[in-house]
Amino acid sequence: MYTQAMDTTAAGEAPKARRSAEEMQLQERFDARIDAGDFIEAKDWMPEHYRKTLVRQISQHAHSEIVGMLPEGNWISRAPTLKRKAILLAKVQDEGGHGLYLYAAAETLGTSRDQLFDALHTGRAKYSSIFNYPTLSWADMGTIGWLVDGAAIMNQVPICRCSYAPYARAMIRICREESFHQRQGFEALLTMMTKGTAAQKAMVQDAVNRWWWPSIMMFGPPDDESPNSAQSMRWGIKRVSNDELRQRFIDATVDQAKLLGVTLPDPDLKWNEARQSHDFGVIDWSEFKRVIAGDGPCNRERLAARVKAWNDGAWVRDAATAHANKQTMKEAA
Ligand code: BYC
Repeated sequence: MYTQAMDTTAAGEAPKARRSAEEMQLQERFDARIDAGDFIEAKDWMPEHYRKTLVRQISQHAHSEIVGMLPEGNWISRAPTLKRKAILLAKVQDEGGHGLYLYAAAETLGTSRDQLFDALHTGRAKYSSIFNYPTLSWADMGTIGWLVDGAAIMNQVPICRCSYAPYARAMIRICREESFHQRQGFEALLTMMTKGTAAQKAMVQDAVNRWWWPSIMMFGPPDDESPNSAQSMRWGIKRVSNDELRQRFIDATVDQAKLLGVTLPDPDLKWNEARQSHDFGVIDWSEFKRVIAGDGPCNRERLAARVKAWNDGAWVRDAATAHANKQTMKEAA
């Protein structure tokens, strides 16, 4: 759709040399715009690697949103009160909406939604590691809101200033909604911790024990093992590094845990006066690598659920296409 073909060669010219001179000029202009902090729009020229990096990140993000609906959707029918059920329904619907904004942003880069879904369904595309863990109790719903959405906001607020404008615009709305998601999770846990029974309090602590380490892995590998970071930072796709965001999240969460009255499951977590930050224990990166390679506790189940939803929806897509064709034929007649 947004073609970058520049077939302007005049007769007798050496096409390759001319194209590369033009491309160099376009590249220089693009770099200057990035350096000046300009936003790039879908119709603007961009290097192929920039386009591919964006499609990779935005589509992984979109897949995370729709796969992220599954562990929570599992609890809608078991929510303890009408109020909690309405909140959870709204949250899961928001996540479906986030997926749609993000798929639309990826489509502006010239990749179709069918291609993006195909990559997800055939296991070629990644989605966030966090959604490959099971949701074992109602306290997991509050903990996902507090920790997982909390980590998501920390990572996503800087993306509101991403150099690719359609992605940045989508992120502004997504972050507003994520903020409600995080608060409802914290409030649900606070209610259980202040008004709940001993068994409910233990359920919260158990959920926090299980979700803490996977949540801090969400920010991705350490900076010195992150192959995409340097280039993505140079292009203004990423504004803050994986390790910096992880540290900010940990520093923000420690006080919230105190307020809730839960313990974060890391004996090495302590304030470092010199760094004005918290030190924390060693992250099990072998677990992270296993999960993103497809071998986490729920990878197969999550992918199977998405493929089933896609196959079950085939008749709806067929009917919509048949209706659209009929309308076009009517208009042509
Ligand atoms: N899970 O070079 P790196 C949400 C991959 S929240 C799986 O640092 P990059 C939600 C990475 O893709 C979650 N894979 O990569 C919340 C790369 O592999 P490829 C979604 C991961 O891109 C609540 C390789 O590891 N948020 O939506 O510079 C309810 C090396 O990493 C993970 C986003 O997607 C991971 N945790 O940085 C519902 C935010 N971490 O692609 C929904 C947008 C790393 O080279 N994305 N990998 O094969 C980003 O900010 C960046 O893509 C990341 C990774 C920080 C995640």
